[in-house]
Amino acid sequence: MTEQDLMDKIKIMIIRRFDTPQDAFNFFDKDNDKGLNRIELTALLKEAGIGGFIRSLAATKIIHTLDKNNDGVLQWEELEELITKAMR
Ligand SMILES: [Ca+2]
Ligand SMILES: [Ca+2]
Repeated sequence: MTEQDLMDKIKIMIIRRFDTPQDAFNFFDKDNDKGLNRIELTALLKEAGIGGFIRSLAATKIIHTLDKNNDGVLQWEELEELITKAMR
């Protein structure tokens, strides 16, 4: 699965289930700490139909790439650019 496939799946899931990407972010932020940890991000990828092994790799890679302040959690500000790009 390429990065583009991954982004397309996330995009389709967000469009189907949520009004805005921020709504999706808030939904998956189960502990309301204003960030998606690995478990919350994995749930998002699962909802987008991304299968087990790839899902785990993708979650690790996404956090590694986007977690600019290195707290292990993706704040909305860290995800925003990627999601906004995906939604175009
Ligand atoms: Ca959270
Ligand atoms: Ca972070």
